[in-house]
Amino acid sequence: GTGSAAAVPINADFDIAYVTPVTLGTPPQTLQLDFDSGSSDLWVFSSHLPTSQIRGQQIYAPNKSSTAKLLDGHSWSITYGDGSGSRGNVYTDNVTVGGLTVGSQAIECAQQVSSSFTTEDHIDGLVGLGFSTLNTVSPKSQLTFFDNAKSNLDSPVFTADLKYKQAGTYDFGFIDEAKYTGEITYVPVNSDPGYWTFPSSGYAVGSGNFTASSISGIADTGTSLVYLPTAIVTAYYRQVQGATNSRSYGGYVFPCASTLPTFTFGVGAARFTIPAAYLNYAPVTPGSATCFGGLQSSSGVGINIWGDVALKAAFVVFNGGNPPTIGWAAK
Ligand code: 0ZP
Repeated sequence: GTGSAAAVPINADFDIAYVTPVTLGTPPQTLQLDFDSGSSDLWVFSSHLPTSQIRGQQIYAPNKSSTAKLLDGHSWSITYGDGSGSRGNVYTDNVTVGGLTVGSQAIECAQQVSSSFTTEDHIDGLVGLGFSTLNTVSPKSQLTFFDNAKSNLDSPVFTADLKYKQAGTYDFGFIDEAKYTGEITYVPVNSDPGYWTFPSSGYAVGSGNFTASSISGIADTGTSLVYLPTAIVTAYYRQVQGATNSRSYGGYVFPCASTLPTFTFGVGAARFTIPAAYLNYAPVTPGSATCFGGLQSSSGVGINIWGDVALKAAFVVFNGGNPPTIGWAAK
């Protein structure tokens, strides 16, 4: 089988995250979930949360699903790179994404979420699409939706076609040739850390020369921005009038009216260019004349991350075959 579902930016002004409709249980309960290739837990706002922690999110109520089963004695707890987190208990139930159903998926029901989740009313939970080794359910770790679906997929892949300030798509089990141009360039993935880690072959700032250098990083649909080594980031902001690394804003900022260069990165012999508009991420506060950059230093993060700012400049194939690979194509 296959599945295909929309990935919609939660905020029309800037693409901080994308959500996809997912149906859970019988009869179906529909939630808007953030598909995250940087983690491996499928967790949801649930009827087990105190009402004080819910502010407009849709919830999954296992007691209203005839197919829900408690995974007795199991619990989960996750903390993300940005410090947000959640925890709770576990059920199994049917999960459907864009017409693709998994019969006995572990659905981690939140009993507690951090305040950043409570105040983000457009995200009802996450679907982890990293490698299942990262799953936090204990005592028995659970498989991701993708791993559970894999044996029934026409091809063991999912693809991300994220778009700038508009809806894109996540496809499962097939590669839609209408969504890209030219060839797809595949490179090896190191799944040991549990992420989709791959080597980039180098970079260029604006129309400058391409610097060949292998940069290991992860393709992370759940991270808004791109985080790269300091030397690359400083080379980029040297070309931006008035850019400073701001302690108070936690990264590079510049006057919103400044002209930004594009940023090109390599995957094998292929080159992908992030348009200047994607790199002028957003005003630091609504209406501010100071803008936050879409490219930031990875020194505080500890890992290079190709987040949505890079992913939406391409069509990306997450190939879960053996061995896994990642493919990038222009669009
Ligand atoms: C984000 O990208 C945020 C947005 C965000 C965070 C910090 C600074 C930002 C500056 C400008 C713009 C965005 C920024 C994602 C986000 C989007 C929308 C609403 C949110 C509400 C609350 C909290 C976050 C929201 N976060 C990145 C992240 O943690 C990582 C980051 N690292 C930021 C440094 N700075 N992403 C995780 C998924 C998020 C979690 C999805 C929060 C939305 C909700 C993971 O993809 C990250 C991954 C590890 C990372 C090192 C690759 C991870 O934490 N995996 C968990 C595993 C546990 C390892 C076993």
